[in-house]
Amino acid sequence: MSRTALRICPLCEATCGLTLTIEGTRVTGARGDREDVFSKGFICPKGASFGAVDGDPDRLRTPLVREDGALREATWEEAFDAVAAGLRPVVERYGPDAVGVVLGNPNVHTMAGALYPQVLLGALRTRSLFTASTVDQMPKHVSSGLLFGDANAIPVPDLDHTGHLLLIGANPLESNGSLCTAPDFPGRLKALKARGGRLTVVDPRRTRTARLADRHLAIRPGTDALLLAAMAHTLFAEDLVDLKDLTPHVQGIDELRSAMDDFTPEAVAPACDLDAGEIRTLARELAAAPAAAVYARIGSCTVPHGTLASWLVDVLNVLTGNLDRPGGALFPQAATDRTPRPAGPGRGFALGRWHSRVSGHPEAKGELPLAALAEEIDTATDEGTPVRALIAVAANPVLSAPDGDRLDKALDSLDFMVAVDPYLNETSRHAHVVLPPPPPAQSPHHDFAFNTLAVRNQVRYTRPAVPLEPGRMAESEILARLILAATGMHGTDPAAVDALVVDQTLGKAVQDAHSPVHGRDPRALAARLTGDNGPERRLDMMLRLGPYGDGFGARPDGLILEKLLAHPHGIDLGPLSPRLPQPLRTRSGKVELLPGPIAGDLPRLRAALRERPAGLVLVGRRHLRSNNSWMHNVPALTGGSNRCTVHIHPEDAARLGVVDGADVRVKGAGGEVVAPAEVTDGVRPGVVSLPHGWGHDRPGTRLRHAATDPGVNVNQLLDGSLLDPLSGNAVLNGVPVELVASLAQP
Ligand SMILES: Nc1nc2c(c(=O)[nH]1)N[C@H]1C(S)=C(S)[C@@H](COP(=O)(O)OP(=O)(O)OC[C@H]3O[C@@H](n4cnc5c(=O)[nH]c(N)nc54)[C@H](O)[C@@H]3O)O[C@H]1N2
Ligand SMILES: Nc1nc2c(c(=O)[nH]1)N[C@H]1C(S)=C(S)[C@@H](COP(=O)(O)OP(=O)(O)OC[C@H]3O[C@@H](n4cnc5c(=O)[nH]c(N)nc54)[C@H](O)[C@@H]3O)O[C@H]1N2
Ligand code: SF4
Ligand SMILES: [Mo]
Repeated sequence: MSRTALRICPLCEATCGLTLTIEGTRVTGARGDREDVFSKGFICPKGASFGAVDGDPDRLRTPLVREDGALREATWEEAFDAVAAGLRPVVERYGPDAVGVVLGNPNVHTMAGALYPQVLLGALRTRSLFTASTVDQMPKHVSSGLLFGDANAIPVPDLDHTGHLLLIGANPLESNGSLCTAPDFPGRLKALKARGGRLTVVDPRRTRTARLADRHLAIRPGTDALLLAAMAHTLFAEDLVDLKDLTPHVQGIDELRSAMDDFTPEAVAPACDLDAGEIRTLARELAAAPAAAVYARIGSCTVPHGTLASWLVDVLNVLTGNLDRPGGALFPQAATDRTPRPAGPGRGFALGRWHSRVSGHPEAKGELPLAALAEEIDTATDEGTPVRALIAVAANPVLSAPDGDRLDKALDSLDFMVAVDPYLNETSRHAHVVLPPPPPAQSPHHDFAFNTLAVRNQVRYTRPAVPLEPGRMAESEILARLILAATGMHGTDPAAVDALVVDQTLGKAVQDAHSPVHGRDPRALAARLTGDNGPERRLDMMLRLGPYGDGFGARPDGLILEKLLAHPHGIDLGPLSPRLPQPLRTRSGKVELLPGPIAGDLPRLRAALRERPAGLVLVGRRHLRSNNSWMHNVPALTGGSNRCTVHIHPEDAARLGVVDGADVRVKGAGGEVVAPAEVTDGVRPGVVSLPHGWGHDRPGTRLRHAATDPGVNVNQLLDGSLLDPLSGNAVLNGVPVELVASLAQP
């Protein structure tokens, strides 16, 4: 007998609602949930393969513990004993900074990843924090921090209402969108065109998204900041700046105007390899559109001027009056956000409060660059101690971060490492203890992060579709026990972690004059929380304290967990709507258009006006049926066009003697890789492309299908030294490489 259950898909940022078919405890099918308030039935090939992803036989079923050099299956008790025994001596002997914490991408796709790592960091007090953000969107956080005073205040394009979208360095037809949560992104782009809107795509590759566009500009990689600066210049020069309702909320416009002086379209055109007239047209169209949004992603972030490009995106939205305007780019309001405080000056955003030990990289948002993890482990300095122990949660930096070979060796040298990961893979194979979370069907789901980035305000929660198998432990409990083991409280009831968070949160809320529970008794409030377990009670608490919440009875119609459970397809909370000046937390209480650190970085951008790299540069790409480093083990999602090949333009191929299908050697600062060439005019001349997350041929892993077609690790071409200086974000795109067709032809 089969049954169905609802489950929000955790496999990308689109957060589609799925209807799973379940036989016994096995997921045998998945289709889009047509009644889902947000995704309305949309599903992609990854979501459709949910059952295969969930049921992958290579997923670990029990913890692993290293004994005499080899990993063996162990009980949970043995595993946490080993974690406490491994971590505590390092903390006690060398101090908390000797324990590194690495948080990978899937933490934003699990409830546990949203609820526990912050508690761990608060309790452990280590400054050695490295996350996927610094190989991804850290430039956007830094730019939002500086512009708006809040690193997490990220404007999202109003996809469903805009009349004009300038989309830069993103390929949502493969990625399904990022920092813009929109189930059926492709359909929403088609709807934009159908209502007469205009779509421009800036990408060195002619992607599926570019092919849908009205206009595609194949920019030279790494130069988007120049293009955007020239657009800002044009708006000023042609008197097209029109702040509309934003005028009272913005400061620094005159300073910005002079800062843009040098970036004329003629000055940037040769560096970007674009036409100056076309750049002017882009600016004029943006200004003329009734409502428009500029949106940029990976290709604009993971480059040497990532923070400047991210900043200029929002500068253009401001200069055209499109920030915080329907059809423009708005700040979402999630159900688990805190109840908005009244507008007014805030504390601002600080950068570089401390620096990395070896290279002196400034922290950003409390993090050090993931690209510097290897050196923080393998390099001694006069002051401070190297990282001696590591806690890795949902992270595979051996493939995801620069110079995996160096990191591989560094991880091997650690005194102790624990990995919370469902797979024994390139990174977790170094751990002394591996703690495997259950597959997604056995886990609850709520999108704490992505609802703050969604094109429509809505809230959904799904309980586990399948009960925990015997011997499994919920990821929330794994992380709670890990926190206790890491902080000297091994053996304490893990429920204490949630209870502590609830106590602290409510204790603060009752003292906050703007909180709906101001002045009430925190213990009485805690007693009202419902939910089957700690994570559910914490969700209930956040909903009740949130902008749509019941305020623990203060607003009786408001949101509580019970109400959410009564709406299994979610609750729609309406379209994005203007919120300024409330979200601003800058010291001035305004949008600070030209913050000091940005102004300080502009000379570097001026110098880039003269740069014309002669050789080939490398960019990445994503495939619809893949996801970073961990989905190559699912047969249904591999093969076909989802392959680790070097895309090269026919002109470059002819010049270098590269033949379609033959192996080519690609050399970069960090090493070299050999992969088959795919000759295609889908990349512009001067650019080659390799996807990331491949290279599954290291010994000691348990990824049997992935190992049959391992591909190569593109990040081996990087040596980790190229960073965007303000954010510490790794440069992964526009990287200089050499290409040699040195191997035998097929
Ligand atoms: N060259 C190049 N490199 C890149 C990129 C690029 O575009 N080009 N993109 C970068 C970006 S944007 C990102 S976000 C990073 C991603 O890189 P990572 O942060 O390493 O993330 P993933 O590869 O998605 O997965 C990491 C680990 O999470 C595990 N995992 C999967 N599901 C779960 C779960 O439910 N719980 C737990 N605990 N673990 C789970 C997987 O087994 C895997 O080992 O890669 C970056 N690297
Ligand atoms: N199928 C699939 N979906 C995913 C993922 C996945 O691995 N596979 N990963 C998820 C993650 S972690 C993230 S962060 C998102 C990322 O989501 P997107 O940002 O949409 O990611 P990409 O598809 O890599 O698109 C980046 C584009 O930037 C282009 N590009 C490279 N360099 C430059 C440049 O200098 N300038 C410009 N203008 N363009 C450039 C590349 O050619 C590429 O087409 O996707 C998420 N969704
Ligand atoms: S688009 Fe993303 S969230 Fe939706 S089904 Fe596909 S992988 Fe899942
Ligand atoms: Mo990412």
